[in-house]
Amino acid sequence: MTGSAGLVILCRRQAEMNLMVPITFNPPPSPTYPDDVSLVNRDVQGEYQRIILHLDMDSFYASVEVQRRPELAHKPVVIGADPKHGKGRGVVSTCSYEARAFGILSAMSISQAFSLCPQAIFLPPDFPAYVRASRAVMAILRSYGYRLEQMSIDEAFLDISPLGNFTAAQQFAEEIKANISHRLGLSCSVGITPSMAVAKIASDFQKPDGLTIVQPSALQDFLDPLPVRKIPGVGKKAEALLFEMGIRTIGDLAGHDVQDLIGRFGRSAIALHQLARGIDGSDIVEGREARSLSRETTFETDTDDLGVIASTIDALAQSVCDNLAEEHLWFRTITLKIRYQGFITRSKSRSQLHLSGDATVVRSLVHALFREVYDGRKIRLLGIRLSSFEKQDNGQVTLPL
Ligand code: DCP
Ligand code: MG
Repeated sequence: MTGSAGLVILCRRQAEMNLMVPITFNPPPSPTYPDDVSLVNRDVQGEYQRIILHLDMDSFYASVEVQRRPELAHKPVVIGADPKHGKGRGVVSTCSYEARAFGILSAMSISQAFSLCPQAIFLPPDFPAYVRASRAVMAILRSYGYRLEQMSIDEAFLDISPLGNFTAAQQFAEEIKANISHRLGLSCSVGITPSMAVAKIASDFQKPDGLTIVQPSALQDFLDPLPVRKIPGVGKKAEALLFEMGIRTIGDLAGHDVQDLIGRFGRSAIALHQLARGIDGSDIVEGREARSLSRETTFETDTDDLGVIASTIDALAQSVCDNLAEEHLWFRTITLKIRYQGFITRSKSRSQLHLSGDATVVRSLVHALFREVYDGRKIRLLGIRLSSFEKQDNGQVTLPL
């Protein structure tokens, strides 16, 4: 693929990055966007050419642990529940790339991870440390002055269109990667393309420590061979439906009749079809913070003890609200997740008219959701997720819609 015209795929390893200092790239002091007349980057038709950068930290929680405990470097490190010598019941949050070589993945049961690699170093998550590291990464990204949208604890988009061309964009990405590496001792992967969705696909293309740049003329060549699952938002269910239609790659999807897709997926298929052809008009929304904050716990033994369940709900509510306060956010939507014996999972959400950040409100909302959803069976896992955030300001604690 590296031979295709216009497609530049780079992959700089950490050691190589370290040799690259001092860095001479100087971003413009005040980036200009389409509203500004001084904009230079237009394609041959005179259309404004966007350049979007997506950055995602590599094995984030595990890398934070390795950074502060250098003796863990180059070892399989798994962050998640206690494996209890193969009897543990929680899941893997993430793991180092050395652990991935044994087949360990995020969301896998911790006991399966233990059986794949019993010699791995298993550590419990330390959320405050990951939030601090995330803030430091985002502060570096913000320091350049480009429009930024944070998508999760370890990923963000930047609209670097004012740089004007992909060569400058490449230099900029190298600068950011070196900066994060030198200041924080963490590595990340970056994708640069004209659209948000494809930039996200590109950042994932050469993990870890990758830099993938896909110029407009090479978009389709880049996308065509990739499995449909690489499209952000295409999960297991959509993938299975697409397979039934004989669609396995993004190229298959791009070539498929859009009416047929609408028949199967509804109107959302239009955006999906366009995305497969590299068309994505999504814009960066500045100031949007992490999309959700969640906490979940797996019980030692499946339980239907309402006292145990109630105190677990209270502890989860407190923990997720502490995180909310650290992020200076209010939420509007709350989701309860219950996984019963046998991995059957139910979830229910409620959106409130008023913004809130209060643990008492969260507790009572979750207890109410629990009463609505719970069917009396033994529970394996309980989780709470908060979403639809707004930044806290100095006004009143709750705001009317
Ligand atoms: N995370 C989690 N449970 C999951 C997925 C992720 O707790 N099922 C947490 C741990 C990850 C962090 O979110 O470190 C960021 O998620 P990513 O999907 O970006 O995964 P990583 O950064 O760990 O690895 P990668 O190098 O693939 O980005
Ligand atoms: Mg990541």
